[in-house]
Amino acid sequence: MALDPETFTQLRDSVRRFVRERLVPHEAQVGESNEIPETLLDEMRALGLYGLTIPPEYGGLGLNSVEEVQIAFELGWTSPAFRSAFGTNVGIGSQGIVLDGTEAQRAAYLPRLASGEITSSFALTEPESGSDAGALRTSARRDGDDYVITGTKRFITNSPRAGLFTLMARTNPDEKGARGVSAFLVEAPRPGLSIGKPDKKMGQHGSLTADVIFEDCRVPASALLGGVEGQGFKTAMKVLDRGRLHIAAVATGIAERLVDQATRYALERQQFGKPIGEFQLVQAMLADGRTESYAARTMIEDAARRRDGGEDVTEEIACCKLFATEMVGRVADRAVQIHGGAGYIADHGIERFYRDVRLFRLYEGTSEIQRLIIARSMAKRASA
Ligand code: COS
Repeated sequence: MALDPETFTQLRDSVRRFVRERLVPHEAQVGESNEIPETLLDEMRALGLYGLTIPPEYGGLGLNSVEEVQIAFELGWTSPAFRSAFGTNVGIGSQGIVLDGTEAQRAAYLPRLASGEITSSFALTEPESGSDAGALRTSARRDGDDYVITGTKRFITNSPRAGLFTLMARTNPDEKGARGVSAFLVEAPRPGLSIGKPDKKMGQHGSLTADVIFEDCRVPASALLGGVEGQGFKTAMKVLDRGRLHIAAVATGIAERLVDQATRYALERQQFGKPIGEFQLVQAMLADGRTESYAARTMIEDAARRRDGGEDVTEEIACCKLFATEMVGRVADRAVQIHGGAGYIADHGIERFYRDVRLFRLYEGTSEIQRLIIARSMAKRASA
C-alpha cells in the first residue's frame, strides 16, 4: 500500500462525497453545455485528483493499482466526462513519463501534472491507424539538435486544453512496424502544432477530443521520452495496460450507480397496483446487473492486487476491460428498460449514461483488441 489505510479511507470518503455532492448535481448541465465549470476543475485540483498515480516525490498521491481502482469505482458514480478532465494526467498522459521518462523529464513535468497546472494528452491514434497502433505514420525526423514532426493524430482526449502531449511518432521510416516508433513529450502551444475543432460525440459531453496536427513542428532532442528511440510503442502498451484497468473500474462504478438508480426507481414506480420492483421480470434485470457488476469489481481487484505484486497481468487486465465495459453496456440497456419511457427521455439522465458508456468498448483498445490480447496470451502460454 502506498498510503496508510486510514489516509486512504479518508481520501476515498472525500472522493465519494465530492462525486455525489458536487459532481452528480452538475451532470445534466455538463451534458448539455459540453463544458465543465472551471470552479469544479479547481476543486478537482484541490482534492489531488490530477495527481492520484503520480509518485509523491513529484507531488502526487502515488496510489498503487489496488488503491487506484477503488478511487476509480467511486469516480464511476457520475458522468464519465468529469473523470476525463483529469484522467489523462492520472493515466495515459503521465504514466509514460513515470515508467520510462528520464529523471530530468520526470522533474520537469510530473509536479505540474500532479497539481493540475497543466493537462496532458496521449497522442497515439491517427486517421489511418486505430487498432493497428504499430502502423502509425506520424514521422519525427532528426535534424541537428531537434526532431521535426509531421502528421495528424485523431480523437485525442483533452487536446484542446493540453499543455503537454505524449506523442507516438515514427523515427525510423525503414521500420514500418512497432519497432520504428518513439515517444516524445511535446509542450503546447508551439509553432507547427494546431488543434482541430472539438469532435461532436454521441456521448461523454464535457470531455473534449479533437485532431492534433503537426506540420514541421520542431521539438528539441531532449523531448524524446527516456532519451531512447524505438521504445515508444512498448511505452504506449505499458501505459495502456494500467489505463485499461482504470477504465474497467470506472465502467464498473457506473454500472453500480445505474443498478442503484434503477433499484430505487423500481421501488417507487407503481404499475398494476404495486411497485414494478415486485415483478420478477424486473427483479431479474436488477439481479443480473448486481451480479455482473460484482463479478467485474472482483476481477478488477484481483488484477490490481496481482499487478501490485509484480505479476505480468496484461492478459488479466484485457479480461477486465473486456468484461467490465461490455457489462456496463448491458446494465445501461436494462436501466433504460426498467425506466421505460422515462429512461428514453433526456430529463432523467439514464439515456445520457446509455450513450456515455458506449465509448468504453471502443477507446483504450476495442473489445475486439482485448479479445485478441487475451487469446494471443493464452496461445503463448499453451505453447510454452
Ligand atoms: N507491455 C509491454 N510490451 C508490450 C505489450 C505490453 N502490454 N504489448 C506488446 N508489447 C511489445 C511486444 O512485446 C513487442 O515487443 P518486441 O518487438 O520486442 O517483441 C512489441 O510491443 C510489439 O508487440 P506486438 O507484436 O504484440 O504488436 P502488434 O502490432 O501485434 O499490436 C496490439 C498489438 C493489437 C495489442 C496493439 O496494437 C494495441 O493495443 N492496439 C490497440 C491500440 C489502442 O488501444 N488504441 C486506443 C488508443 S489510445 S486511447
